[in-house]
Amino acid sequence: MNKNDIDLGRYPILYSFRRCPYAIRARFAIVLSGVKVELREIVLRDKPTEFLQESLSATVPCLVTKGKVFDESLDIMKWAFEINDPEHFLNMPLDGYDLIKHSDGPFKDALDRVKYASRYPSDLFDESRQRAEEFLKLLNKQLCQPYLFGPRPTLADIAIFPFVRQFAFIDKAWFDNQKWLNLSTWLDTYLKSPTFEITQQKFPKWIKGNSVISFP
Ligand SMILES: N[C@@H](CCC(=O)N[C@@H](CS)C(=O)NCC(=O)O)C(=O)O
Repeated sequence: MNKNDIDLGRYPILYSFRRCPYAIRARFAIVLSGVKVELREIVLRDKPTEFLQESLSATVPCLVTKGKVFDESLDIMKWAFEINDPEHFLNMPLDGYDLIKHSDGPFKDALDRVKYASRYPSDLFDESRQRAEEFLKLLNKQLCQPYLFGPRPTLADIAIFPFVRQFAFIDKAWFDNQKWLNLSTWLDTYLKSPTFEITQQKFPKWIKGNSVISFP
């Protein structure tokens, strides 16, 4: 049986949340891989029992396959590309994993401190924005190729862009004013792509018993 011919209702289940950058990168990889899943859009302040029974971390995205539960977005991306990777996203230098780690770690931390500034000590705001800027400058420099690791995109590009998007939209005028040309062009390419449009489709909140929503 072809992977795309799985009966409706028997797809792997993806618990997702439209605006979450981790869920965005998981859905983006799923679309590019051509794999189909059952999408269950959840509301984070009202997590369904079925989701909590599967996700140890109680975070989205969470993918439930027949044999395994994937609780990390990066693992979901790899899962999709290990099934089908026509554009060779997994063909990435090992440095790519370090870059993703930096983005998920120190950059995301700085991003949260800027985005949710009122939750953190105010005297750290400038330092956090500066830490985020340093990472973005590094990306901007690397993106002359014009992707992060050369002339074609790899896993790192699609694992990182949703977080750059999140940072950019905290204050888009400020971001655009930085004149990070390579970074802005790269981000725009993703945001205007048909894949992103599919990734950002709106779905109603999942309720047990409703008809299955297949994605993409
Ligand atoms: N390690 C997870 C982190 C995902 C994560 O933190 N997701 C956020 C939403 S953007 C979440 O579900 N938070 C739980 C909550 O807000 O209750 C991954 O990479 O998939």
